Amino acid sequence: FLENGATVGVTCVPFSGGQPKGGVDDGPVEMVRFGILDQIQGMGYDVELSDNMDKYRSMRPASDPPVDNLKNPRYVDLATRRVAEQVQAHCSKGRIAVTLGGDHSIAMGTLVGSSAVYGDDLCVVWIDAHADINTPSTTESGNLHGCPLSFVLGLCEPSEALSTAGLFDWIKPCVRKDRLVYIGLRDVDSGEKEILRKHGIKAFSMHDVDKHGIGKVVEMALDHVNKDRLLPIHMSFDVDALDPTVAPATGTPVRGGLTFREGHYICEAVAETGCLVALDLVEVNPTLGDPESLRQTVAVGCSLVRCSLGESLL
Ligand code: NNH
Ligand code: MN
Ligand code: MN
Ligand code: MN
Repeated sequence: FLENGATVGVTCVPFSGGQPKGGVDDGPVEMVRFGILDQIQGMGYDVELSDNMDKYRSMRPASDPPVDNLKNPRYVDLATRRVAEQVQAHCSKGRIAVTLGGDHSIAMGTLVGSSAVYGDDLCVVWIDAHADINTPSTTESGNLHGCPLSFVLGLCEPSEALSTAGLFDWIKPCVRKDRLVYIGLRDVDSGEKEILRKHGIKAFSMHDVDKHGIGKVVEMALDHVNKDRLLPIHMSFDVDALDPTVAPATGTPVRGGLTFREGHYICEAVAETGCLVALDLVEVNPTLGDPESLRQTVAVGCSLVRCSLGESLL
């Protein structure tokens, strides 16, 4: 998939409706200001940018009371549906779809979009401190950035309230449970642990990274979803997977995360497969912390994107 003359389709999603902290909607503009588009171009790719990206902010409905404890459900529904269209448009033209968030709820959209093109073959590599697999009934926070995977895997029990409101009915199960793998987990809710166990979903926690080393963990993770390294990969990278000393400007930092090199190693190893078709880089919140934390987090986000596109391969 990665080859000379390839095109990267970038979608910026200035969206914060999946969680309560403002500022994560400024993530994409800060990464663009840091030069991510020129950097991708400088690597030899053509870059196509999705249009009307400012629209995400103006999509917020005037009234959006919780449904089933889920916060901002209409706003998240509208925004993620648009993300799905934009990512699908890139993938269907053979572009590598790079989506810059925004909070992680936008992955409902990116995964619907990429799976619409790649179908059952799609492998999902989810890099995060959190499992983001709460259902509308297990979520304690009601924040939809903690729920995207339950929607695309089809794990949500049919909810009368959601279907009456006509919300998320466009999301059909589109990712196979045996083609999802996690790396970096260390803050998983008890309801989520139950879901992972029940469905036999493969997860490599920070404990596994300590025990086996990152090289072995990435190899095992890719073996699980993509034994022959022939299937398309969608990597969804939440910067809070990194240790807060490496990526401090994020909404829900958790101690004991991936080092700078471990994070980059994952991206390099995925790039090396040549199978990357879609990448999400989410949860950069430039308003949290001092200017140096901001600069550091934006810089590491851009660097992970470049590495995923093959920057450090010789
Ligand atoms: N599991 C928690 C929740 O559902 C936290 C999710 N927060 C994240 N996810 N940042 O990546 O609310
Ligand atoms: Mn996440
Ligand atoms: Mn997270
Ligand atoms: Mn609807």
